[in-house]
Amino acid sequence: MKKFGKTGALLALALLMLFAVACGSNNASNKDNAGNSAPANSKDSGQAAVDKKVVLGFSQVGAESGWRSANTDSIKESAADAGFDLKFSDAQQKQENQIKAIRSFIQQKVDVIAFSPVVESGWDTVLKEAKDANIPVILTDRAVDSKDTSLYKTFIGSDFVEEGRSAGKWLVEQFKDATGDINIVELQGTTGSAPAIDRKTGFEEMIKSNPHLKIIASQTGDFTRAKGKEVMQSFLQSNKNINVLYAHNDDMGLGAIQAIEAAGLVPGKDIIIITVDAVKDGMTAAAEGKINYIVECNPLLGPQLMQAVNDVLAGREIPQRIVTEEGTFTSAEAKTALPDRKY
Ligand code: GYE
Repeated sequence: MKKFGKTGALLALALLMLFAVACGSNNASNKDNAGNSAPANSKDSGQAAVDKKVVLGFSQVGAESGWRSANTDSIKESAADAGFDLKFSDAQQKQENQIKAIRSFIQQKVDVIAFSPVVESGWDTVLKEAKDANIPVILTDRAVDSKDTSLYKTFIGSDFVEEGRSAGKWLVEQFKDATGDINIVELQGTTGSAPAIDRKTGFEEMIKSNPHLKIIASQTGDFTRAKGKEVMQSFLQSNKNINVLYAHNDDMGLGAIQAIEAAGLVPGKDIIIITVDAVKDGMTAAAEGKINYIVECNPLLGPQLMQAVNDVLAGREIPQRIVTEEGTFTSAEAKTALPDRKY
């Protein structure tokens, strides 16, 4: 200390004080001393430390489908519009990657963690870690099966069971006068994912009212076009008489259409096709009559997510479940709606 003399010591003290003030303001941005969430919005709270950008860690499932790309764009655009610092991580359809990303968000002390869980189970431990670190978690798009709902603030997304019901209901109506068996093949989404489980459940629930409607084969196509094509090829090889294809998303349906055409059959006529999502490529195929019915699943969850982040940080109560509104399209309706579609 001697070396610096009195001036040096004073300078060091001044620097120390400056540092303390800076840290203090950083802290106050969204956590109080007890670690509880406090308002992050300057306008709401009137606190001093309000200029700090909200840091949002988001773990995305992957880039497996047109729906996912539209969802990613929506998240990125809305985060930019909200002025958030978005830390975006792509899990490439692997739960272990999502768990790693969440742990790294905890380490980085982000303000909020949001993620779209690739599968439903196996989240309790890492969600508990986030809770212990006082970092609020918001689920988007897909649900988790955790019994302890205090592990997350809300779940924003579609009602997948209802989507499955819509698909089944339309099919029941189409074949209400059938006198013989109607053979259905099903392309399921990613095994263990909420949309795969729920879209199957809702569909089965509806079609059981007509014993002629029979699912003769059901397999996962992992929500991708390539897998959808591959699995449909094998369905066509082992089943002579397929009347209906129910695909849990547009991309698998589009892959299957390639396999159907390659087998010399006409999609939409020889085989009735129902898909879920209603993204651009799916809607285009529907407008062309290759897909007969599409159940919409809205990927534009970004604005709702950013709103929820602001609400949570401001300490406002938000509902445990925020359901996305959506519709359905026949071929004719798809043709009319296509020009105005945003995704
Ligand atoms: O239907 C599918 C995507 O979780 C709702 O994931 C989403 C699903 C969507 O890969 O295309």
